[in-house]
Amino acid sequence: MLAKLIKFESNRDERGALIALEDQYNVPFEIKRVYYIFDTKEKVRRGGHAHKDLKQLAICLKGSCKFLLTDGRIEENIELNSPEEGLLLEHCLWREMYNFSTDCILLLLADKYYDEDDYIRDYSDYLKMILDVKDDELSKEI
Ligand code: T46
Repeated sequence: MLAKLIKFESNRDERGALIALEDQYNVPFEIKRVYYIFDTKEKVRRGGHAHKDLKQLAICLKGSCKFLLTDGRIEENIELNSPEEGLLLEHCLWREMYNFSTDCILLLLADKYYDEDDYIRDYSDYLKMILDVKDDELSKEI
């Protein structure tokens, strides 16, 4: 798996459900930033980039959407459709979001403040960077 799915414990009773998110408990980093994506138009794809150094947790609070993830070698498509789970996106992972339902509200928790310089928006630059890093790691292991 390129990204871990974290299942949240839900406080359910006759009134409904409540989930609390806390860093170092069910969010494996200190939360510096929160943003959400909503009102996404039909057939739109978002993302289309990787981050040099950013961890994020994506939670689909309402509706559904899909993530295409790749590390340059493996590709995975994951649907998020429940507020009871979060997708942990580590740095250096290329992501695209698509198939948003019209009611989708996608919440993101991030471990850093917004920094445009952290984005790799060109896929060939991304491939060059990630494959160099992996080859370096492999040669150290041998
Ligand atoms: C990611 C995926 C999952 C801000 O001003 N502050 C912010 O914290 C963010 C995230 C964005 N912006 C501005 C920058 C752009 O002018 O909001 C605009 C839309 O951002 P962007 O086109 O980067 O949005 P997405 O949906 O393509 O990507 C976002 C995050 O940027 C990205 O980090 O991993 O969601």
